[in-house]
Amino acid sequence: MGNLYLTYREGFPKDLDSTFIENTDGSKISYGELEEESAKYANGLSELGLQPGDRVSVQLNKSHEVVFIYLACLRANLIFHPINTAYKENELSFLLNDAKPSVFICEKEIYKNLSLLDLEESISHIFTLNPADHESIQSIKKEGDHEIVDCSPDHTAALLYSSGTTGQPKGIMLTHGNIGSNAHALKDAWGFSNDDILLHSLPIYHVHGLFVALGCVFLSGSKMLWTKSFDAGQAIELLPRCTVMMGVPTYYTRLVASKDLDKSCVSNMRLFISGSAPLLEDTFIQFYKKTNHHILERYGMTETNIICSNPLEGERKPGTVGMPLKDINLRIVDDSFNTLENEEIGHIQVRGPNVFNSYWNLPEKTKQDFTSDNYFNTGDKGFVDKDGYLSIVGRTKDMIISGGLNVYPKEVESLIDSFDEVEESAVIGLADKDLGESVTAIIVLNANFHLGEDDIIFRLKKDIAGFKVPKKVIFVDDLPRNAMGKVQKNILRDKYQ
Ligand code: MLC
Ligand code: AMP
Repeated sequence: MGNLYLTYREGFPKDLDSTFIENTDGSKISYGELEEESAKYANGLSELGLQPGDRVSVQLNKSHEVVFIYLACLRANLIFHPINTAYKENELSFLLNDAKPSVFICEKEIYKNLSLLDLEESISHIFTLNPADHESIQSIKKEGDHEIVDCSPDHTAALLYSSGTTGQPKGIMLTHGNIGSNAHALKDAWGFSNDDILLHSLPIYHVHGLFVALGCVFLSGSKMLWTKSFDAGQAIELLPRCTVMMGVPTYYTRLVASKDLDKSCVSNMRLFISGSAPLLEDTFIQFYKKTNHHILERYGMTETNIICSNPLEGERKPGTVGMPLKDINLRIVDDSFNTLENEEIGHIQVRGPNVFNSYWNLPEKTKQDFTSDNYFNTGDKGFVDKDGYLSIVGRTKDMIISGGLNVYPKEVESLIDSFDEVEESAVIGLADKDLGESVTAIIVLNANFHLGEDDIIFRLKKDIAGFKVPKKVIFVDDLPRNAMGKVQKNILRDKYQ
């Protein structure tokens, strides 16, 4: 059987009363409850008439119920589609129109304003999560055993969207096999065991908090201390009870910045893992000085889950993301796809059981991103050193990573350019101590028009998630362009850094 739920379940502890999640209010969820509740949701979803392959879209704040629903989808072989809670109506409408889910579960606020969503087709079943609501998804739960639906490991388990250089989000179909193989590779690479307690502060609508973190926990039957979001003070209070932490680099820069971080609060910790964005060498060093821990940096992306990791045993080299995980092939190629030698910078390509099969309804895009020998072109540039460690030195895709969240400049530029007062704009990422990169808009106004930074930010906030909205707006007379007429963003970055 290739169903990922069964893969996960093999790792559950023998004693199903063992804690799976401990919430910050002290309440606990056991593995037994995880089994029972996911079965009840799976029964309920099946009774709604959903068939394997139907999508269940979920835009909910972080909660253990979302994990139940994720596992219910796996059990019933439905496609789980998590959505960032920061997305505004326009962004949400696009995703729902594209994914065409049979079920959409959202917060009450969205439910009350469903009429604001521009939906091409109505969604058969729309729910909230709160049990007190008449329309709560909890009302569909049905007691009793659930027979797990058999499926091939190639069946899609989850649909996650990532924007693209054209500005339109594309759905990435991850299979049961993709997620399961990567979870096994990570559990082994990072030495997860039943004794581990993971500090889980990440959102669960991305690969990092959902598949990377939960996969390691399920497969080792370990426990999590579960927080709604990341807060450095709260993390420092909880760390003495934990053995592992996963986070984006911003979590670590915020921990380092806190005067309360010291060796005593990490005395039980065996591992700190960072990923989703580059970890600065300075953070690596400062963190070591304060804690005696070398942060383990790893590299991944939504299309591939995790590709490379620094070792658990052996040297963790700052500025590198380590070596490919088990069964994953990585190569560095030039513009003509010739494989390069160690130390030579080129495009990073990857092949393995972790790599997605295709984009949702975008066969041409899928074809473009894979080579004839089935390597996926990551859009990242880097080199491998003599010891086999990969360093990422840049990207061919125009993308900003702010606090571990990707922002595609094209999407923000298109919106800014749609304002009557604006002639043109360029959106760039500038180095930022806290967020890694901060979104910055450089704008040329039409003659005789006036618009301030606040006006731009106010208008954008209505249409796009807050993390995409520029933290700074700079008005200029013109944008630098090369002979082909392309805006030279490198010049803008150098000038405004
Ligand atoms: C929130 N805000 C951000 C932001 N997050 N702005 C820029 N970048 C971000 N990442 C804005 C909000 O819009 C809001 O603005 C204000 O900051 C306060 O919101 P908040 O939610 O209270 O912010 P904060 O708690 O400080 O959140 C920052 C953060 C969070 C870094 C803790 O963004 C986070 O947890 N990021 C992790 C993302 C993640 O999981 N990435 C993994 C992707 S998977 P306003 O103006 O409205 O007040 C992947 C694959 C892989 O990449 O390899 O792992
Ligand atoms: P996403 O599509 O949101 O999963 O983002 C994936 C991208 O994040 C990758 O293609 C890289 O550009 C970047 N990324 C992830 N981890 C790292 C890392 N450790 N160092 C540098 N970039 C990273």
